[in-house]
Amino acid sequence: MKKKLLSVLLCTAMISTLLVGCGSKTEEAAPAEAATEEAAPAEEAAPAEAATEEAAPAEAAATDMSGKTIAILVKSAGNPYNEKEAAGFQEVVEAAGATCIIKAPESATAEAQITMINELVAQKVDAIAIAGNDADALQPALTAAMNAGIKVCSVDSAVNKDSRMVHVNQAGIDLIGQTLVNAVADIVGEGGGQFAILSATSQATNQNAWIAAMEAELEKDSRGLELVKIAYGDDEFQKSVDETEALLKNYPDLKAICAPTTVGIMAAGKVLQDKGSACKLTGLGLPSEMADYIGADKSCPYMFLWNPIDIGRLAGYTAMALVGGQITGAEGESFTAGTLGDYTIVAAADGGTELILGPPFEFNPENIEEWKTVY
Ligand code: RAM
Repeated sequence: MKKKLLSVLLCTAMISTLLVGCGSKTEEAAPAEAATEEAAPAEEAAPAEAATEEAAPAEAAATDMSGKTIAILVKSAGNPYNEKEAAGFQEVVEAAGATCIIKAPESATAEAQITMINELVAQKVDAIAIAGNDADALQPALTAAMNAGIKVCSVDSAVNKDSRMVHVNQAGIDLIGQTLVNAVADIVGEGGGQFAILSATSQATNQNAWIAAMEAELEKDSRGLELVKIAYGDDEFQKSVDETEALLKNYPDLKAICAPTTVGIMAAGKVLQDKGSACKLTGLGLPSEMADYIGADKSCPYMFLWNPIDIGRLAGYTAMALVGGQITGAEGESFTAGTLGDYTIVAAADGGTELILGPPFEFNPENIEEWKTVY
């Protein structure tokens, strides 16, 4: 209780100075809050999250990791989301005295990641955090890594339960699905209509899980919405532009596009706005990339995301807790993720285990100016 009060006070004080972190608090995340999933870690994390902007790195380094090498392997290069995730990871890993390796394949494929995993095994790193480009295809490479004594966690986009020790998830899957369907229904308005999804790659575990959650939500209550097409822009800007144009051409009555990828939503935002299209947009986007497209008279009335730097930080702390032996990845284990606060490992929907950073946060015309400078 005391902690909560402190959290509110700290946040109130910080909002006035536009400090980072409070915005991803559950207090402000109204649409997400309405759903039932556990939001506790984010709430607890809020003051600490803000503090990480200023805190001395040494404070984060509860365990001395000097002599250790901790790697992150993101989905692909050239995606600012992945860069921010890797930056958060690097910050906490280096603050703990470890060497950080960042690997990013040119395109978001499993093949490229397998090559890089093998390289990291040959380098005898101590831990690998991976944003998987495929749930199953990386299993032989990651199993070999774990057999070699390397600690493996996934982050952002899970690998299957046998390929990892724990997954570091940005937000609950069902909660993201519900939040996105609610947003599509809201922007399409009364009576519903056709909408399409513009995703990343067809193999991306995270997008596929969110889409399945959206479909389950629509099955419960369609709200007059008809999902006419799932298109894949492969987290490449030009491909996402082309796919958006194809959607508009093939579905002239399309009322909305939902893009659960930061690359896709930015591409769609530009296409819809340049064309002055009546088709509206929502999804998951970086405020820094979407500021020009957010607004009642723009292509995207509002969208959602979490702090991509914090998901990297949480993955860094998790990888180090695995290396340090504070956790093994089993359900029920708790540890302190540096300045992000305390986290408990829970059961994941795929039968493995996970940690959840917190609920998604809404970016809209009222707060986009503030957030576009943050991430
Ligand atoms: C893209 C990537 C990433 C996802 C975000 C929302 O940048 O696909 O994995 O989490 O979008």
